[in-house]
Amino acid sequence: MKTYRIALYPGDGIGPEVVDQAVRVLDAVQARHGFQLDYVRLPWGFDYWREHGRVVPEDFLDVLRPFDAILLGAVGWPATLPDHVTLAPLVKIRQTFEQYACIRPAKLLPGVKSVLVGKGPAEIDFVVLRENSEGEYVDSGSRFRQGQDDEVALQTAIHTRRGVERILRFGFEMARKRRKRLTMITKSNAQRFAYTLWDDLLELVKPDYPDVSADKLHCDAAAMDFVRRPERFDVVVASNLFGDLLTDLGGVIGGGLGLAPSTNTNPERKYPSMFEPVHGSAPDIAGQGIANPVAQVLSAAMMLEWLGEDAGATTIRRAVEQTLAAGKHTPDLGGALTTSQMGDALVQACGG
Ligand code: GGG
Repeated sequence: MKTYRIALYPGDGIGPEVVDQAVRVLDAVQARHGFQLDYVRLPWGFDYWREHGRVVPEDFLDVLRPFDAILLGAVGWPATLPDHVTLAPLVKIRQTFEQYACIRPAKLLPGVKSVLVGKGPAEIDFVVLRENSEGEYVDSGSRFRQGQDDEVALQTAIHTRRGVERILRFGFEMARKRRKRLTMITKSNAQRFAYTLWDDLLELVKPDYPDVSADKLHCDAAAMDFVRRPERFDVVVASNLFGDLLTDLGGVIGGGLGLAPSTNTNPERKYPSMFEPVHGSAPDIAGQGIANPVAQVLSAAMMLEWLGEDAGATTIRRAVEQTLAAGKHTPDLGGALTTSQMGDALVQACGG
């Protein structure tokens, strides 16, 4: 039987609650589809910080390296610890493990209402591909004269030809398997160095994919069109920051952040890839047992697909679709199911 080593990094807030349900669902499909997942649960995050003074151990990258995949919940407990401290290991994992392709589908499922009036599943089905390894999230900058009236802060974005070209090519390949339309998001009218590189590279790469129609939008116009006419989008390629921003919007359009999954993919498979919901740790509802586990469960399905367990992934996706279409919802979608009751429903729909 094929066995995979999975690192579970549940993190903070609702992270552990939704990861528990994803593990139950994964357990329901693994025996049925003839594979085995060996989990190691890593107790990292805010609680680890309280005990050790840091959110992850010093050698956390070495700990993660041998795994086949990482299933992450959520990070952040901002009331006590600044978010940039809890987020730092995540960004480091993405960059060190060259997880440059962050795949974030925005797909409205039957049985779920979008916040967009008059738009249904036929209109809302696109994927945002977020460049995940460089751009605005590189750890480069400084603060001078901190705390003084004349303080100066510098934050440097780095966009490389290699980094931009590879995410564009990844996007074109993805568009080829979908509706053959790619939209690149920049702000090259205002940021005339970094984003004109993106513009140049789109023109360079486009001729290699004559079967895909490609265009570009500035990020502000894209935000407007996500709301106004989401049906115009198929594959959207954006930088790290713009992709981060647009995928919260995409998640909400697709029914809510409780449903929005995500990958951090190393396409070359040199390092483990990481799978996480788009949402964060939601401290306001943590511990109440009402978080929606679907985004985490769909992230687990994306993990199975990445591992080559397509049948297992399909079983999970169908279970989610059936469960939502049957009106079984958590409170974020207007339902009354608790996190674990939603887990029960999904396990049952998986045949478990
Ligand atoms: N699901 C992971 C999580 O907690 N994300 C919170 C967040 O703000 N992430 C920022 C990012 O994805 O760069």
